[in-house]
Amino acid sequence: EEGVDPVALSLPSSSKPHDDNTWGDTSSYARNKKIQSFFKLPNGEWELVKILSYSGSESLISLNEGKALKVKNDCLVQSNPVILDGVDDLMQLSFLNEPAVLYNLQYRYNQDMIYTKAGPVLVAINPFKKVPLYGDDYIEGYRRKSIESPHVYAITDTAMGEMVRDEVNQSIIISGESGAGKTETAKIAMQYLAALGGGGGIEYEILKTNPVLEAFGNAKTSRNNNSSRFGKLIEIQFSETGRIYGAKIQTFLLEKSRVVQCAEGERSYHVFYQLCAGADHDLREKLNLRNAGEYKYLRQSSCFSISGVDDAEQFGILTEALDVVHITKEDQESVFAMLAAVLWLGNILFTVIDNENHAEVVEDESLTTVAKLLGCSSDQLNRALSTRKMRVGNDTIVQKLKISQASDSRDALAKSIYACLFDWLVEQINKSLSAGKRRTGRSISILDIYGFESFDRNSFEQFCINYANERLQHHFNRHMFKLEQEEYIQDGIDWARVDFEDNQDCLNLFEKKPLGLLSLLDEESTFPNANDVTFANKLKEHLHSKSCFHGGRGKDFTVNHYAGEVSYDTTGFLEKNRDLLHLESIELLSECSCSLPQIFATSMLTQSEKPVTGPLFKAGGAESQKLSVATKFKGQLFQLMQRLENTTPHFIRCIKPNSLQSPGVYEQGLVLQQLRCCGVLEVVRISRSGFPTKMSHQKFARRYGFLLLESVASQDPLSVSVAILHQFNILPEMYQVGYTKLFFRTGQIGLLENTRNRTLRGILRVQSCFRSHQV
Ligand code: AOV
Ligand code: MG
Repeated sequence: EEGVDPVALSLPSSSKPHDDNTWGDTSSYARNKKIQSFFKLPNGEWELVKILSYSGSESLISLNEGKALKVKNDCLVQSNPVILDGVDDLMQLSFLNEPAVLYNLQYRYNQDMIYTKAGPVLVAINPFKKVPLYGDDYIEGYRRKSIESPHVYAITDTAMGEMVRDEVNQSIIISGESGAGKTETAKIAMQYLAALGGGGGIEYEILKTNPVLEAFGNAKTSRNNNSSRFGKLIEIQFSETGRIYGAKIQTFLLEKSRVVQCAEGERSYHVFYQLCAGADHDLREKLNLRNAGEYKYLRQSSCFSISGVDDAEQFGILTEALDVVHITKEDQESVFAMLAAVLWLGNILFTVIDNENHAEVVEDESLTTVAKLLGCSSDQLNRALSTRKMRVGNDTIVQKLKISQASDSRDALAKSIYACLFDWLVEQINKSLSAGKRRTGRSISILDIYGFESFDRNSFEQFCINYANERLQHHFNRHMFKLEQEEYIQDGIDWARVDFEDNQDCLNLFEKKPLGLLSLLDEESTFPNANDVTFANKLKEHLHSKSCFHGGRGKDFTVNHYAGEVSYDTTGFLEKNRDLLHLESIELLSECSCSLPQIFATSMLTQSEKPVTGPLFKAGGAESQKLSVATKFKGQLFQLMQRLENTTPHFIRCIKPNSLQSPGVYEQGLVLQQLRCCGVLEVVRISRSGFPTKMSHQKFARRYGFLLLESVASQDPLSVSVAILHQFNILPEMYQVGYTKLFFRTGQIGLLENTRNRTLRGILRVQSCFRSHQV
């Protein structure tokens, strides 16, 4: 039973007065005699203005354009002294308010400093252009710690260090809206790990999984030209000595509807266009390949290319990468044949054969090509697409499908082949990356999922994607705020409570049983006569009282997500959730002479034969039985969260500075909304008032005790710890002594670590000196 969070919830930050630093109090204003301040322009943007004079409750300010303006003092928000312009860590700001944070990030962004720390969290603003911050020299700099500015490399290095120091698996969790830069950031982190743990060749292979998975799992959307349409967790495994010895990729819910339909201006998966543009003459002949424009599935969105991307060239990169991850040339050809089969399936047409609208496949090039590629006869394919076997008592009768049912079964087959192909590829890659039995060391997992999405029209896919983001946000909140503050209470230390925006209500809206969005969706999916309207009505009936839910007009409903309101259109929800593939299609695949379709059929059958714990879909009796898509997805997410719970998390929040995907444009409103919903300000606040570094008395005494210059009377860990703190002059306000642990403000432990490392190196040097003298 998922209960309601017992932790007190706070008001959303937007409904609270600005901050403790709001400049409402004129006397403090007069005392401070600030010459600069933030002023909110009519368009909602903040501008740094000069104060010319002030009197009582009003000030005369000078705007950038030279205009002077008399304004009320409570329209002004205090700015930071100029020496704090562009600080590395938002924690260093004297005045922590929204305009100050926005200004600081913008100041850095304008100088290509796209990374900034917000306490323990790394904020990354998408530059939408090449920035000179990567490559061997930078990697080396961060490795030696000679470069200190915030960076993905730095946070990855920290993860590596903590994995070794604490002997705990680590995770790097990257979040942000669609197009904010998560996938690029994940690749940069992988690059760093590969450089540090490399040497065996496996690291190169790990990097090459990216072009493969992006070709098959990414597509152009209206938000992002290279949008991930699946979630990915890659676990990179290290030996005790810090060498990479293997990796494992887990993927989540691929958006397969994109294979058969996509919105105007968007594209299907990159690999289709790459294949059509890049296949050589022989392959084209073999697969009867045409240009992308001749395939219905690709033609419908009237978008074939992405500016700045050469699909033919990408095809070369893809095949090279497939070689590296050990997909044989033979298998590669089967993969391409399946892609061609999917494309040709889309061109298959049906004709009406009687006055009841019953359908039959038109016998044309499409039919024969698909049959040839799959390795079956045209007849078999025709039957699989246009008929259904029904069991009536002990007899089986063959029923002809109506034209709309037949095209649905065609699209379902195309989607299944593609999804199976994707899963198969991931499985092959995992085999190749597998460390075998050598599972002794530690790991760092990098999570890169599809970002929060809100389009003009949002369907089942956005529903799932946004639910996943909601879960992830909850994980973030738990680690940044809830667990943190619970730990302070448990260990009895003094601290100032920080309120944060909890998204438990929204999660409950999705997950509550039996009256949550997912349960209701599953329930409605089991009713043969249910449709999009009955589903929408059901939601409104049961959920209208929930604060995160609004019933919309007709088939719509709205969810108040942590990142904003999204209206969903229930059209197709039930069908996509059921995701039925007719047994006829599975049978067809299992009878094919090509090897891949057979593998797909087996995997579909074993999937449907698994013990069913969720709702059972038996409508018509002839469909395969399996878990609903939403239930399966929820299960995957729970598993993911469990895995992440066993790691030390490192969070990177990617920010999209504009919706144009252009460099140099910083839209304050857009940035602010993202900072607000991911709680950046609150993180900074809790880090300032809190004690993010913790170590048990024992561990602290063991780790630094040998640095003591004078012996301590009592050898108990607490006394030793206190002696260390004194010797190193750690200021009383910089730490707290809890019942079991010591708590430190950010940066404090760094000092001790440095001394420890220096001392250890010194000892080693002396020892080796000593040894060489002995020889
Ligand atoms: P996403 O992963 O967060 O969106 P991406 O990582 O695909 O976003 O980034 C979108 C685009 O922004 C990339 O294709 C690059 O052009 C550019 N970009 C991002 N980060 C950098 C960087 N560090 N340097 C240069 N360019 C960058 V989605 O997968 O849609 O949620 O589902
Ligand atoms: Mg992505």
